[in-house]
Amino acid sequence: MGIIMEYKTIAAIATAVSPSGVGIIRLSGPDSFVIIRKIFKKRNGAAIFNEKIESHIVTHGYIMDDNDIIDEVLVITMRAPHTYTGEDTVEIDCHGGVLVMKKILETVIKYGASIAEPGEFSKRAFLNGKMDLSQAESVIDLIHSSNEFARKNSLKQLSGFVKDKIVKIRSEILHEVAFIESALDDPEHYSLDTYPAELELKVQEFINKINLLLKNADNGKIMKEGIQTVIVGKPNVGKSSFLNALLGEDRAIVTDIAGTTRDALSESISLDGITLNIVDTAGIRSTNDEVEKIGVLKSKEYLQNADLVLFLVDATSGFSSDDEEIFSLLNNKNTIVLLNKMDLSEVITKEDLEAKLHKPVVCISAKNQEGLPEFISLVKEIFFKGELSFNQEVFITSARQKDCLISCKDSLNQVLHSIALGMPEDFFSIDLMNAYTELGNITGESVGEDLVNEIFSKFCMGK
Ligand SMILES: Nc1nc2c(ncn2[C@@H]2O[C@H](COP(=O)(O)OP(=O)(O)OP(=O)(O)O)[C@@H](O)[C@H]2O)c(=O)[nH]1
Ligand SMILES: [Mg+2]
Repeated sequence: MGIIMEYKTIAAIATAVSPSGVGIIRLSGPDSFVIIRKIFKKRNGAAIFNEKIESHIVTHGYIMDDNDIIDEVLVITMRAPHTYTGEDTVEIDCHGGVLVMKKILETVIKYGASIAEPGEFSKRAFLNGKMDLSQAESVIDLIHSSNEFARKNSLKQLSGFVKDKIVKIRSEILHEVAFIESALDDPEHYSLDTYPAELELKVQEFINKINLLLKNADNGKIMKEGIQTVIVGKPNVGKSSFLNALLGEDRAIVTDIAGTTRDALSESISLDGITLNIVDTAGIRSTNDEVEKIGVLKSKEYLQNADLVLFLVDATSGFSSDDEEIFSLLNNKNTIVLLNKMDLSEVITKEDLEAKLHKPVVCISAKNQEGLPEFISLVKEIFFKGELSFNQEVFITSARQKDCLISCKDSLNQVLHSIALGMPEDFFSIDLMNAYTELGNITGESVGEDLVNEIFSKFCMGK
């Protein structure tokens, strides 16, 4: 892939640089053992690692700079290739003081290591063939995952789920290219008479597989980043009360004065592993109050960008003209209607509202925190079709990988187009090869150095 490995030995603090129980300094590269030999003494003062260093063992002792003791540590030595990076690796477990960690890092640098760039350990793992690019990207996702879905999904990707699917489609595409090339070279033994029709079916199947991955990519994004959710409704229906009920705390101001919420308020809530990035807005109504007017405008803006709209209706007042107006703004948005204040006597029922709006309705009492489980299961159903277990699904979460899939699909559609136009077979193989290359970009088989550097620079220090 045109990337020349520099075989220097790198080092970094792998844990957070803040006071904590334990800190880890990590070394990777051909001189890792040479360096640790120079700066480590066993507890009994005995010669250090004079013997051949065993792999995957922990040794207790001191990090020394000449005769200065820097810290009492545990050292883990791991021999290539059975390490994260595929290179000789040493991890120094020290006391988690900021100064201690920095001193140890300084010492390993002094004795020959270079400071690692962010993500350089993972980059080496990729370049040494320990993982493909989709797996490497899942390492970042795993570190940054903020909910259960994201964590499980990253782990699945890390185990090679995306890679395996992509590798399979790629080899099938390559098979077709090879067939076309052979047939063109050796027309006596291979006939291409019925081939375009056969290829059309196969390409359609490739496209179906890519479409499935793309569909899941949208779910993946939602899982990773959360569902953009907005609460709308006329003033006083209980929007802020509902936000508070979900949060389990009095975050938003609630009063019986219509027009209480002026400025939108955002919170992230994790419900059974799904993250809702939820915005409580000012009640929408026509008003002469200048401040409230701005709030209403903002509410409408949030509405435009939402993945999910929670439309609150007051069960005690029925469906008013204000409600009609708000409903007309919702268009085709994913909407859940919440019929609130069900603890009082209602003048409109769930059934009435469902028949009128053709949207799912959940009865709640924000005040008494009732109806929340029904609401949560409906959210799950809407976004994940009720499937909370991962089954065999794999969710692509990287925008980069999604772009590669889209380009691959474009090339495959181009093949279908050429077949429809009755073009010569070598046209098919050009676009098939493009599709093959695009998929290779997901796993990192055909990416350039710049891209590799960009991807790994998003990693944390020491990873
Ligand atoms: N009985 C009853 N009262 C509720 C319920 N939910 C909200 N309320 C009351 O309704 C009033 C308005 O509640 P808010 O949560 O401030 O309503 P809002 O929709 O945020 O209002 P604005 O910010 O003015 O648009 C308050 O007095 C709440 O206590 C409910 O489920 N039952
Ligand atoms: Mg409010």
